[in-house]
Amino acid sequence: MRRVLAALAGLLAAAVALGVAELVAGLIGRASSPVVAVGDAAITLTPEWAKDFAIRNFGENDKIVLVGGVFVVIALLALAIGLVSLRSRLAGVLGLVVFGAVGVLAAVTRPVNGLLDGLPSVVGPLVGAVALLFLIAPLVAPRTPAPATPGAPGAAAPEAPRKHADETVMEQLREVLASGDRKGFALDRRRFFLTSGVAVGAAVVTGGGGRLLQRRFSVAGDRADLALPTPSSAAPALPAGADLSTSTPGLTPLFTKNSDFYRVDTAITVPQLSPSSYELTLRGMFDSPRTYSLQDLFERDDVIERDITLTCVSNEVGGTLASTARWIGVPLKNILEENGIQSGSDQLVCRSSDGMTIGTPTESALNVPDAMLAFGMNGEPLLVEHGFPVRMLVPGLYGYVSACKWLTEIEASTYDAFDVYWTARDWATDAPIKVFSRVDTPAPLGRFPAGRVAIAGVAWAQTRGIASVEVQVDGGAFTPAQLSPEVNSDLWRQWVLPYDFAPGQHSITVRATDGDGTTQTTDRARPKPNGATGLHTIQVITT
Ligand SMILES: Nc1nc2c(c(=O)[nH]1)N[C@H]1C(S)=C(S)[C@@H](COP(=O)(O)O)O[C@H]1N2
Ligand SMILES: [Mo]
Repeated sequence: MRRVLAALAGLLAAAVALGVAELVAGLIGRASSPVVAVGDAAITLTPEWAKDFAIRNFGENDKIVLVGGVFVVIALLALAIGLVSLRSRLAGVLGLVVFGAVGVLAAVTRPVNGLLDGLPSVVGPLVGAVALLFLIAPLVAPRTPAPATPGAPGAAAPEAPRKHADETVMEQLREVLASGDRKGFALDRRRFFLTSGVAVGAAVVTGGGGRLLQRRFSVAGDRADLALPTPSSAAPALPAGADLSTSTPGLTPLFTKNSDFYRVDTAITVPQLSPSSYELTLRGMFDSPRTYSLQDLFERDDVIERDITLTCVSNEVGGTLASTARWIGVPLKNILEENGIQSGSDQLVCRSSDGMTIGTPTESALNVPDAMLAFGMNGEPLLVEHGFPVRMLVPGLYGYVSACKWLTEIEASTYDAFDVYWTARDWATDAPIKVFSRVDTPAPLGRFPAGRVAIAGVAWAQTRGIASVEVQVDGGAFTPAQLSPEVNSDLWRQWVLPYDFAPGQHSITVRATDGDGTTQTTDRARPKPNGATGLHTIQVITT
Protein backbone atom coordinates (compact mmCIF):
# COMPACT_ATOMS: atom_id res chain seq x y z
CA MET A 1 0.00 0.00 0.00
CA ARG A 2 2.73 2.39 1.00
CA ARG A 3 4.48 1.81 -2.33
CA VAL A 4 1.34 2.44 -4.33
CA LEU A 5 0.77 5.69 -2.49
CA ALA A 6 4.43 6.66 -2.95
CA ALA A 7 4.14 6.09 -6.70
CA LEU A 8 0.98 8.19 -6.67
CA ALA A 9 2.87 10.89 -4.76
CA GLY A 10 5.46 10.95 -7.55
CA LEU A 11 2.74 11.30 -10.15
CA LEU A 12 1.05 14.12 -8.27
CA ALA A 13 4.34 15.93 -7.72
CA ALA A 14 5.00 15.74 -11.46
CA ALA A 15 1.50 17.05 -12.14
CA VAL A 16 2.16 20.01 -9.85
CA ALA A 17 5.52 20.60 -11.55
CA LEU A 18 3.93 20.56 -15.02
CA GLY A 19 1.02 22.73 -13.89
CA VAL A 20 3.31 25.39 -12.42
CA ALA A 21 5.53 25.21 -15.51
CA GLU A 22 2.48 25.87 -17.72
CA LEU A 23 1.61 28.83 -15.51
CA VAL A 24 5.08 30.34 -15.91
CA ALA A 25 4.95 29.55 -19.65
CA GLY A 26 1.70 31.51 -19.66
CA LEU A 27 3.75 34.55 -18.66
CA ILE A 28 6.73 33.97 -20.94
CA GLY A 29 5.47 32.25 -24.08
CA ARG A 30 4.08 28.93 -25.23
CA ALA A 31 7.31 27.58 -26.64
CA SER A 32 8.83 27.71 -23.13
CA SER A 33 6.42 25.06 -21.84
CA PRO A 34 8.57 22.01 -21.03
CA VAL A 35 6.14 19.58 -22.68
CA VAL A 36 6.19 21.61 -25.88
CA ALA A 37 9.95 22.16 -25.76
CA VAL A 38 10.70 18.49 -25.12
CA GLY A 39 8.26 17.45 -27.86
CA ASP A 40 9.87 19.96 -30.23
CA ALA A 41 13.34 18.71 -29.40
CA ALA A 42 12.13 15.15 -29.92
CA ILE A 43 10.92 16.05 -33.42
CA THR A 44 14.32 17.53 -34.26
CA LEU A 45 16.20 14.57 -32.82
CA THR A 46 13.91 11.82 -34.09
CA PRO A 47 15.64 9.70 -36.72
CA GLU A 48 14.05 9.91 -40.15
CA TRP A 49 12.83 6.32 -40.19
CA ALA A 50 10.83 6.94 -37.02
CA LYS A 51 9.45 10.16 -38.44
CA ASP A 52 8.41 8.37 -41.63
CA PHE A 53 6.76 5.73 -39.49
CA ALA A 54 4.90 8.38 -37.52
CA ILE A 55 3.65 10.22 -40.60
CA ARG A 56 2.67 6.91 -42.19
CA ASN A 57 0.82 5.54 -39.20
CA PHE A 58 -0.49 8.60 -37.43
CA GLY A 59 -0.70 10.97 -40.38
CA GLU A 60 -1.80 14.38 -39.27
CA ASN A 61 -2.21 13.12 -35.69
CA ASP A 62 1.55 12.64 -35.44
CA LYS A 63 1.94 15.56 -33.04
CA ILE A 64 -0.89 14.42 -30.77
CA VAL A 65 0.76 11.01 -30.57
CA LEU A 66 4.12 12.64 -29.86
CA VAL A 67 2.85 14.85 -27.03
CA GLY A 68 0.98 11.80 -25.66
CA GLY A 69 4.27 9.90 -25.75
CA VAL A 70 6.04 12.68 -23.84
CA PHE A 71 3.32 12.50 -21.16
CA VAL A 72 3.62 8.71 -20.90
CA VAL A 73 7.39 8.93 -20.40
CA ILE A 74 6.97 11.68 -17.80
CA ALA A 75 4.34 9.62 -15.97
CA LEU A 76 6.57 6.52 -15.84
CA LEU A 77 9.51 8.55 -14.53
CA ALA A 78 7.24 10.22 -12.00
CA LEU A 79 6.07 6.84 -10.65
CA ALA A 80 9.70 5.82 -10.26
CA ILE A 81 10.55 9.09 -8.51
CA GLY A 82 7.71 8.49 -6.06
CA LEU A 83 8.91 4.96 -5.25
CA VAL A 84 12.51 6.10 -4.83
CA SER A 85 11.41 8.87 -2.49
CA LEU A 86 10.15 6.32 -0.04
CA ARG A 87 13.76 5.22 0.55
CA SER A 88 15.49 8.55 0.00
CA ARG A 89 13.74 11.82 -0.35
CA LEU A 90 16.92 13.41 -1.59
CA ALA A 91 17.00 10.95 -4.48
CA GLY A 92 13.39 11.79 -5.29
CA VAL A 93 14.13 15.51 -5.32
CA LEU A 94 17.20 14.89 -7.46
CA GLY A 95 14.99 12.96 -9.88
CA LEU A 96 12.80 16.04 -10.24
CA VAL A 97 15.89 18.19 -10.74
CA VAL A 98 17.01 15.95 -13.62
CA PHE A 99 13.50 16.20 -15.01
CA GLY A 100 13.73 19.99 -14.89
CA ALA A 101 17.21 19.99 -16.40
CA VAL A 102 15.94 18.10 -19.44
CA GLY A 103 13.15 20.65 -19.79
CA VAL A 104 15.56 23.59 -19.48
CA LEU A 105 17.94 22.06 -22.00
CA ALA A 106 15.14 21.43 -24.50
CA ALA A 107 13.61 24.88 -24.00
CA VAL A 108 16.76 27.00 -24.33
CA THR A 109 18.10 25.09 -27.33
CA ARG A 110 15.01 25.58 -29.49
CA PRO A 111 16.13 27.77 -32.38
CA VAL A 112 13.88 30.68 -31.49
CA ASN A 113 14.01 30.44 -27.71
CA GLY A 114 16.31 32.23 -25.27
CA LEU A 115 17.54 31.66 -21.71
CA LEU A 116 14.33 32.98 -20.18
CA ASP A 117 12.45 30.10 -21.81
CA GLY A 118 14.17 27.76 -19.36
CA LEU A 119 12.36 29.38 -16.42
CA PRO A 120 9.18 27.22 -16.45
CA SER A 121 11.36 24.11 -16.25
CA VAL A 122 13.17 25.56 -13.21
CA VAL A 123 10.19 26.86 -11.25
CA GLY A 124 7.91 23.90 -12.06
CA PRO A 125 10.16 21.13 -10.71
CA LEU A 126 11.08 23.27 -7.65
CA VAL A 127 7.45 23.55 -6.63
CA GLY A 128 7.02 19.91 -7.63
CA ALA A 129 9.82 18.96 -5.23
CA VAL A 130 8.11 20.74 -2.35
CA ALA A 131 4.88 18.93 -3.23
CA LEU A 132 6.76 15.62 -3.29
CA LEU A 133 8.16 16.18 0.20
CA PHE A 134 4.74 17.02 1.59
CA LEU A 135 3.20 13.99 -0.10
CA ILE A 136 5.85 11.55 1.06
CA ALA A 137 5.82 12.82 4.66
CA PRO A 138 2.52 11.17 5.68
CA LEU A 139 3.79 7.88 4.25
CA VAL A 140 6.77 7.88 6.58
CA ALA A 141 5.30 9.58 9.64
CA PRO A 142 7.02 8.62 12.89
CA ARG A 143 4.98 5.81 14.47
CA THR A 144 2.78 6.88 17.36
CA PRO A 145 3.35 4.32 20.08
CA ALA A 146 0.49 2.01 20.93
CA PRO A 147 -1.32 3.19 24.03
CA ALA A 148 0.67 1.71 26.89
CA THR A 149 -1.10 -0.43 29.45
CA PRO A 150 -1.12 1.75 32.51
CA GLY A 151 1.41 0.63 35.00
CA ALA A 152 2.87 -2.07 32.79
CA PRO A 153 6.55 -2.36 33.26
CA GLY A 154 8.67 -0.81 30.56
CA ALA A 155 5.78 1.09 28.97
CA ALA A 156 7.04 4.22 27.36
CA ALA A 157 5.62 7.47 28.51
CA PRO A 158 2.95 8.48 26.00
CA GLU A 159 4.23 11.09 23.57
CA ALA A 160 2.36 14.30 23.24
CA PRO A 161 -0.15 13.92 20.40
CA ARG A 162 1.05 15.54 17.19
CA LYS A 163 -0.82 18.62 16.24
CA HIS A 164 -0.76 19.00 12.47
CA ALA A 165 -3.26 21.77 12.51
CA ASP A 166 -1.10 24.41 14.07
CA GLU A 167 2.17 23.37 12.46
CA THR A 168 3.40 26.05 10.16
CA VAL A 169 4.40 25.21 6.62
CA MET A 170 8.03 25.93 7.42
CA GLU A 171 8.00 23.68 10.44
CA GLN A 172 6.55 20.85 8.42
CA LEU A 173 9.04 21.38 5.68
CA ARG A 174 11.93 21.31 8.15
CA GLU A 175 10.55 18.19 9.74
CA VAL A 176 10.07 16.52 6.39
CA LEU A 177 13.60 17.30 5.28
CA ALA A 178 15.10 16.31 8.60
CA SER A 179 13.41 12.98 9.13
CA GLY A 180 15.70 10.17 8.16
CA ASP A 181 14.75 6.95 6.48
CA ARG A 182 14.13 4.86 9.51
CA LYS A 183 12.20 1.64 9.58
CA GLY A 184 8.82 1.35 11.17
CA PHE A 185 6.97 4.41 9.98
CA ALA A 186 3.27 4.82 10.28
CA LEU A 187 1.07 5.49 7.31
CA ASP A 188 -0.98 8.63 7.87
CA ARG A 189 -3.57 8.00 5.19
CA ARG A 190 -5.79 10.86 6.14
CA ARG A 191 -2.99 13.35 5.85
CA PHE A 192 -1.80 11.79 2.60
CA PHE A 193 -5.18 12.10 0.95
CA LEU A 194 -5.66 15.65 2.19
CA THR A 195 -2.25 16.61 0.80
CA SER A 196 -3.06 14.79 -2.45
CA GLY A 197 -6.25 16.79 -2.76
CA VAL A 198 -4.30 20.00 -2.38
CA ALA A 199 -1.76 18.79 -4.98
CA VAL A 200 -4.45 17.88 -7.51
CA GLY A 201 -6.10 21.25 -6.97
CA ALA A 202 -2.80 23.07 -7.39
CA ALA A 203 -1.96 21.16 -10.57
CA VAL A 204 -5.36 21.81 -12.12
CA VAL A 205 -5.46 25.49 -11.18
CA THR A 206 -1.90 26.29 -12.27
CA GLY A 207 -2.06 24.13 -15.40
CA GLY A 208 -5.49 25.41 -16.42
CA GLY A 209 -4.57 29.00 -15.55
CA GLY A 210 -1.35 28.66 -17.53
CA ARG A 211 -3.17 27.40 -20.59
CA LEU A 212 -5.65 30.25 -20.30
CA LEU A 213 -2.82 32.77 -19.99
CA GLN A 214 -1.12 31.22 -23.01
CA ARG A 215 -4.16 32.09 -25.07
CA ARG A 216 -3.17 35.72 -24.99
CA PHE A 217 -0.36 34.81 -27.39
CA SER A 218 -3.00 33.69 -29.88
CA VAL A 219 -3.36 35.86 -32.97
CA ALA A 220 -6.81 34.48 -33.83
CA GLY A 221 -8.38 37.85 -32.97
CA ASP A 222 -5.90 39.89 -35.04
CA ARG A 223 -6.45 37.50 -37.90
CA ALA A 224 -10.21 37.90 -37.72
CA ASP A 225 -9.83 41.71 -37.83
CA LEU A 226 -7.60 41.68 -40.87
CA ALA A 227 -9.03 42.80 -44.23
CA LEU A 228 -7.35 41.34 -47.30
CA PRO A 229 -6.50 43.66 -50.22
CA THR A 230 -8.44 43.31 -53.44
CA PRO A 231 -6.20 41.60 -55.99
CA SER A 232 -5.38 43.66 -59.06
CA SER A 233 -5.28 40.38 -60.98
CA ALA A 234 -8.21 38.19 -59.92
CA ALA A 235 -8.33 34.45 -60.51
CA PRO A 236 -9.81 33.69 -63.94
CA ALA A 237 -13.49 32.69 -63.79
CA LEU A 238 -14.06 28.95 -63.38
CA PRO A 239 -15.35 27.11 -66.46
CA ALA A 240 -18.96 25.93 -66.26
CA GLY A 241 -19.34 22.60 -64.48
CA ALA A 242 -15.84 22.91 -63.04
CA ASP A 243 -16.56 20.85 -59.94
CA LEU A 244 -17.71 17.28 -60.69
CA SER A 245 -18.11 16.50 -56.96
CA THR A 246 -21.53 18.18 -56.96
CA SER A 247 -22.83 15.30 -59.07
CA THR A 248 -20.53 12.51 -57.81
CA PRO A 249 -20.85 11.71 -54.11
CA GLY A 250 -17.58 10.70 -52.50
CA LEU A 251 -15.43 12.62 -54.99
CA THR A 252 -12.98 15.17 -53.50
CA PRO A 253 -14.32 18.73 -54.00
CA LEU A 254 -12.41 20.89 -56.50
CA PHE A 255 -11.58 23.41 -53.75
CA THR A 256 -10.70 22.20 -50.28
CA LYS A 257 -12.43 23.94 -47.38
CA ASN A 258 -9.82 25.77 -45.30
CA SER A 259 -10.66 23.66 -42.28
CA ASP A 260 -10.09 20.47 -44.33
CA PHE A 261 -6.81 21.58 -45.91
CA TYR A 262 -4.12 18.96 -45.23
CA ARG A 263 -1.47 20.05 -42.74
CA VAL A 264 2.14 18.97 -42.48
CA ASP A 265 4.74 20.74 -40.34
CA THR A 266 7.06 20.23 -37.40
CA ALA A 267 5.37 22.82 -35.15
CA ILE A 268 3.88 21.52 -31.89
CA THR A 269 2.68 24.97 -30.96
CA VAL A 270 1.54 26.82 -34.03
CA PRO A 271 3.61 30.03 -34.36
CA GLN A 272 1.56 33.12 -33.53
CA LEU A 273 2.82 36.08 -35.56
CA SER A 274 1.15 39.39 -34.92
CA PRO A 275 0.13 41.02 -38.21
CA SER A 276 0.94 44.51 -36.89
CA SER A 277 4.54 43.70 -36.01
CA TYR A 278 5.13 41.17 -38.79
CA GLU A 279 8.31 41.67 -40.79
CA LEU A 280 9.66 39.82 -43.79
CA THR A 281 13.42 40.31 -44.05
CA LEU A 282 15.43 39.76 -47.22
CA ARG A 283 19.14 39.14 -46.87
CA GLY A 284 22.08 37.42 -48.48
CA MET A 285 22.80 37.70 -52.19
CA PHE A 286 20.67 40.78 -52.96
CA ASP A 287 22.00 44.13 -54.17
CA SER A 288 19.67 46.12 -51.92
CA PRO A 289 17.83 43.83 -49.49
CA ARG A 290 14.98 45.37 -47.52
CA THR A 291 12.30 44.46 -45.01
CA TYR A 292 8.55 44.37 -45.66
CA SER A 293 5.71 44.83 -43.21
CA LEU A 294 2.39 43.12 -43.87
CA GLN A 295 1.01 46.53 -44.77
CA ASP A 296 3.77 46.95 -47.38
CA LEU A 297 2.69 43.68 -48.99
CA PHE A 298 -1.05 44.44 -48.80
CA GLU A 299 -0.66 47.90 -50.35
CA ARG A 300 1.21 46.75 -53.45
CA ASP A 301 -0.41 47.07 -56.83
CA ASP A 302 0.75 43.64 -58.03
CA VAL A 303 -1.45 41.51 -55.76
CA ILE A 304 -2.61 38.36 -57.57
CA GLU A 305 -5.21 35.69 -56.90
CA ARG A 306 -4.57 32.15 -58.21
CA ASP A 307 -5.98 28.63 -57.90
CA ILE A 308 -3.22 26.20 -56.94
CA THR A 309 -3.04 22.63 -55.60
CA LEU A 310 -0.40 22.02 -52.91
CA THR A 311 1.09 18.56 -52.34
CA CYS A 312 3.36 16.92 -49.78
CA VAL A 313 6.32 14.75 -50.78
CA SER A 314 5.35 12.35 -47.97
CA ASN A 315 2.10 11.52 -49.71
CA GLU A 316 1.86 7.76 -50.27
CA VAL A 317 0.23 6.16 -53.29
CA GLY A 318 -3.49 6.73 -52.67
CA GLY A 319 -2.69 9.32 -49.99
CA THR A 320 -4.60 12.48 -49.14
CA LEU A 321 -1.74 14.95 -48.45
CA ALA A 322 -2.85 17.33 -51.20
CA SER A 323 -5.36 20.17 -51.18
CA THR A 324 -6.48 23.07 -53.30
CA ALA A 325 -7.19 26.70 -52.49
CA ARG A 326 -7.66 30.07 -54.16
CA TRP A 327 -4.62 31.97 -52.92
CA ILE A 328 -3.98 35.73 -52.73
CA GLY A 329 -0.45 37.07 -52.64
CA VAL A 330 2.39 38.95 -54.27
CA PRO A 331 4.45 37.48 -57.15
CA LEU A 332 7.69 36.17 -55.69
CA LYS A 333 9.60 37.18 -58.82
CA ASN A 334 8.73 40.87 -58.34
CA ILE A 335 9.94 40.88 -54.74
CA LEU A 336 13.18 39.11 -55.61
CA GLU A 337 13.92 41.33 -58.59
CA GLU A 338 13.14 44.67 -56.93
CA ASN A 339 15.76 43.79 -54.30
CA GLY A 340 18.33 42.95 -56.95
CA ILE A 341 18.73 39.22 -56.50
CA GLN A 342 22.18 38.20 -57.68
CA SER A 343 22.68 35.67 -60.44
CA GLY A 344 25.00 33.55 -58.26
CA SER A 345 22.18 32.50 -55.94
CA ASP A 346 20.73 29.07 -56.68
CA GLN A 347 18.92 28.48 -53.38
CA LEU A 348 16.56 30.64 -51.34
CA VAL A 349 16.83 29.72 -47.69
CA CYS A 350 13.37 30.52 -46.39
CA ARG A 351 13.12 30.80 -42.61
CA SER A 352 10.01 30.63 -40.49
CA SER A 353 9.52 32.18 -37.08
CA ASP A 354 9.89 28.75 -35.47
CA GLY A 355 13.36 28.23 -36.92
CA MET A 356 12.39 25.94 -39.81
CA THR A 357 14.45 26.32 -42.98
CA ILE A 358 13.00 25.47 -46.39
CA GLY A 359 15.29 25.57 -49.43
CA THR A 360 13.64 26.71 -52.66
CA PRO A 361 15.44 26.75 -56.04
CA THR A 362 15.99 30.41 -56.97
CA GLU A 363 15.35 29.47 -60.58
CA SER A 364 11.84 28.22 -59.83
CA ALA A 365 11.09 31.18 -57.58
CA LEU A 366 11.96 33.52 -60.46
CA ASN A 367 10.53 31.60 -63.37
CA VAL A 368 7.54 29.52 -62.30
CA PRO A 369 4.47 31.60 -63.13
CA ASP A 370 2.36 32.40 -60.06
CA ALA A 371 5.07 31.55 -57.52
CA MET A 372 4.02 33.87 -54.71
CA LEU A 373 4.20 35.12 -51.17
CA ALA A 374 0.66 34.20 -50.16
CA PHE A 375 -1.41 35.82 -47.42
CA GLY A 376 -4.95 34.89 -48.49
CA MET A 377 -6.56 31.45 -48.72
CA ASN A 378 -10.07 30.96 -50.12
CA GLY A 379 -11.02 34.56 -49.38
CA GLU A 380 -9.66 34.67 -45.81
CA PRO A 381 -6.26 35.45 -44.33
CA LEU A 382 -4.19 32.24 -44.15
CA LEU A 383 -5.30 29.99 -41.31
CA VAL A 384 -2.78 30.23 -38.48
CA GLU A 385 -1.95 26.51 -38.99
CA HIS A 386 -1.24 27.20 -42.63
CA GLY A 387 1.33 29.93 -42.16
CA PHE A 388 -0.40 33.14 -41.03
CA PRO A 389 0.33 35.82 -41.97
CA VAL A 390 2.61 34.99 -44.94
CA ARG A 391 3.80 31.79 -46.60
CA MET A 392 5.50 30.91 -49.84
CA LEU A 393 4.01 28.90 -52.72
CA VAL A 394 5.77 27.67 -55.85
CA PRO A 395 3.50 25.61 -58.10
CA GLY A 396 5.08 22.37 -59.30
CA LEU A 397 7.34 21.78 -56.26
CA TYR A 398 6.48 19.69 -53.22
CA GLY A 399 5.70 21.74 -50.10
CA TYR A 400 8.92 20.91 -48.26
CA VAL A 401 11.01 22.76 -50.89
CA SER A 402 8.61 25.57 -51.72
CA ALA A 403 5.91 26.36 -49.20
CA CYS A 404 7.56 27.83 -46.09
CA LYS A 405 4.85 28.83 -43.60
CA TRP A 406 5.16 31.65 -41.00
CA LEU A 407 7.77 33.06 -43.36
CA THR A 408 9.98 35.74 -41.76
CA GLU A 409 13.15 35.68 -43.81
CA ILE A 410 14.33 34.93 -47.34
CA GLU A 411 18.07 34.56 -47.66
CA ALA A 412 19.40 34.41 -51.21
CA SER A 413 22.09 31.76 -50.92
CA THR A 414 23.50 28.67 -52.63
CA TYR A 415 23.09 24.92 -52.18
CA ASP A 416 26.83 24.72 -51.47
CA ALA A 417 26.63 27.26 -48.69
CA PHE A 418 23.68 25.93 -46.71
CA ASP A 419 21.88 22.64 -45.98
CA VAL A 420 18.27 23.27 -44.99
CA TYR A 421 16.25 21.14 -42.53
CA TRP A 422 15.01 18.45 -44.93
CA THR A 423 18.15 18.16 -47.03
CA ALA A 424 20.11 17.65 -43.83
CA ARG A 425 17.73 14.69 -43.38
CA ASP A 426 18.50 13.22 -46.79
CA TRP A 427 15.44 14.35 -48.73
CA ALA A 428 16.13 15.53 -52.29
CA THR A 429 17.24 19.17 -52.54
CA ASP A 430 15.05 19.82 -55.55
CA ALA A 431 11.76 17.99 -55.91
CA PRO A 432 9.36 18.57 -58.79
CA ILE A 433 5.91 17.08 -58.18
CA LYS A 434 5.39 13.72 -59.88
CA VAL A 435 2.24 13.00 -61.87
CA PHE A 436 -0.22 11.36 -59.51
CA SER A 437 -3.75 9.97 -59.42
CA ARG A 438 -6.01 8.57 -56.74
CA VAL A 439 -9.33 6.72 -56.54
CA ASP A 440 -11.68 8.48 -54.08
CA THR A 441 -14.83 6.47 -54.70
CA PRO A 442 -15.86 3.68 -54.34
CA ALA A 443 -14.10 3.35 -51.02
CA PRO A 444 -11.36 0.72 -50.78
CA LEU A 445 -12.71 -2.63 -49.54
CA GLY A 446 -16.23 -1.26 -49.92
CA ARG A 447 -19.27 -3.46 -50.57
CA PHE A 448 -22.10 -2.30 -52.79
CA PRO A 449 -24.75 -3.74 -55.10
CA ALA A 450 -23.62 -4.73 -58.60
CA GLY A 451 -24.65 -2.46 -61.46
CA ARG A 452 -23.56 0.96 -62.69
CA VAL A 453 -21.40 2.85 -60.23
CA ALA A 454 -19.22 5.93 -60.78
CA ILE A 455 -15.51 5.36 -60.21
CA ALA A 456 -13.98 8.77 -59.49
CA GLY A 457 -11.01 10.58 -58.02
CA VAL A 458 -8.42 13.29 -58.58
CA ALA A 459 -5.14 13.58 -60.49
CA TRP A 460 -2.44 16.25 -60.45
CA ALA A 461 0.83 17.26 -62.07
CA GLN A 462 1.29 20.92 -61.16
CA THR A 463 2.70 23.21 -63.91
CA ARG A 464 2.35 20.48 -66.54
CA GLY A 465 -1.34 19.77 -66.01
CA ILE A 466 -3.21 16.50 -66.50
CA ALA A 467 -3.77 15.35 -70.10
CA SER A 468 -5.64 12.11 -69.41
CA VAL A 469 -6.70 9.65 -66.73
CA GLU A 470 -7.36 5.98 -67.45
CA VAL A 471 -9.00 3.34 -65.32
CA GLN A 472 -8.45 -0.39 -65.38
CA VAL A 473 -10.91 -2.82 -63.78
CA ASP A 474 -9.93 -6.44 -63.04
CA GLY A 475 -6.80 -6.26 -65.18
CA GLY A 476 -8.69 -5.33 -68.37
CA ALA A 477 -7.87 -2.51 -70.78
CA PHE A 478 -7.19 1.01 -69.49
CA THR A 479 -10.28 3.09 -70.30
CA PRO A 480 -10.15 6.91 -70.46
CA ALA A 481 -12.17 8.65 -67.72
CA GLN A 482 -14.04 11.91 -68.11
CA LEU A 483 -12.00 14.85 -66.73
CA SER A 484 -13.27 17.99 -65.03
CA PRO A 485 -12.60 21.04 -67.25
CA GLU A 486 -9.02 22.29 -66.85
CA VAL A 487 -8.99 25.40 -64.64
CA ASN A 488 -5.23 25.85 -64.98
CA SER A 489 -2.23 23.55 -65.09
CA ASP A 490 -1.46 24.08 -61.38
CA LEU A 491 -4.81 22.72 -60.26
CA TRP A 492 -5.69 19.08 -59.88
CA ARG A 493 -8.42 17.60 -62.07
CA GLN A 494 -11.25 15.40 -61.02
CA TRP A 495 -12.03 12.35 -63.12
CA VAL A 496 -15.11 10.12 -63.35
CA LEU A 497 -15.77 6.80 -65.08
CA PRO A 498 -19.21 5.16 -64.73
CA TYR A 499 -18.72 1.39 -64.72
CA ASP A 500 -21.09 -1.61 -64.86
CA PHE A 501 -19.98 -3.99 -62.14
CA ALA A 502 -20.91 -7.68 -62.24
CA PRO A 503 -21.35 -9.31 -58.80
CA GLY A 504 -18.06 -10.42 -57.25
CA GLN A 505 -14.69 -9.08 -56.17
CA HIS A 506 -13.02 -6.39 -58.28
CA SER A 507 -9.79 -4.49 -58.42
CA ILE A 508 -9.68 -0.91 -59.72
CA THR A 509 -6.45 0.78 -60.85
CA VAL A 510 -5.98 4.35 -62.06
CA ARG A 511 -3.16 6.04 -63.96
CA ALA A 512 -2.69 9.60 -65.19
CA THR A 513 -0.64 11.20 -67.95
CA ASP A 514 0.62 14.77 -67.56
CA GLY A 515 0.71 17.59 -70.08
CA ASP A 516 4.25 16.62 -71.11
CA GLY A 517 3.07 13.13 -72.06
CA THR A 518 4.58 11.38 -69.02
CA THR A 519 2.41 8.53 -67.72
CA GLN A 520 2.65 7.39 -64.09
CA THR A 521 5.06 4.52 -63.69
CA THR A 522 3.96 1.17 -62.25
CA ASP A 523 7.23 1.03 -60.28
CA ARG A 524 6.46 1.35 -56.60
CA ALA A 525 8.69 3.82 -54.72
CA ARG A 526 8.47 5.16 -51.19
CA PRO A 527 8.10 8.92 -50.66
CA LYS A 528 11.75 9.30 -49.67
CA PRO A 529 13.77 10.99 -51.14
CA ASN A 530 11.67 12.77 -53.77
CA GLY A 531 8.08 11.48 -53.84
CA ALA A 532 6.24 8.16 -54.10
CA THR A 533 5.51 6.43 -57.40
CA GLY A 534 3.25 3.54 -58.37
CA LEU A 535 -0.38 3.14 -59.35
CA HIS A 536 -3.25 3.34 -56.88
CA THR A 537 -5.22 0.09 -56.84
CA ILE A 538 -8.22 -0.67 -54.65
CA GLN A 539 -10.37 -3.77 -54.11
CA VAL A 540 -14.15 -3.74 -53.82
CA ILE A 541 -16.89 -6.36 -53.54
CA THR A 542 -20.21 -6.11 -55.34
CA THR A 543 -23.22 -8.18 -54.34
N1 LIG B 1 7.57 26.68 -41.24
C1 LIG B 1 7.27 25.52 -41.85
N2 LIG B 1 6.83 25.55 -43.13
C2 LIG B 1 6.51 24.40 -43.76
C3 LIG B 1 6.66 23.15 -43.13
C4 LIG B 1 7.14 23.14 -41.78
O1 LIG B 1 7.30 22.09 -41.15
N3 LIG B 1 7.42 24.35 -41.18
N4 LIG B 1 6.33 22.00 -43.80
C5 LIG B 1 6.32 22.04 -45.25
C6 LIG B 1 5.69 20.87 -45.85
S1 LIG B 1 6.55 19.41 -45.75
C7 LIG B 1 4.53 20.96 -46.56
S2 LIG B 1 3.96 19.64 -47.44
C8 LIG B 1 3.73 22.19 -46.56
C9 LIG B 1 2.34 21.89 -46.05
O2 LIG B 1 1.57 23.06 -45.99
P1 LIG B 1 0.14 22.99 -45.32
O3 LIG B 1 0.33 22.48 -43.91
O4 LIG B 1 -0.42 24.36 -45.37
O5 LIG B 1 -0.68 22.02 -46.14
O6 LIG B 1 4.29 23.20 -45.74
C10 LIG B 1 5.69 23.30 -45.80
N5 LIG B 1 6.06 24.47 -45.04
MO1 LIG C 1 5.57 18.00 -47.15
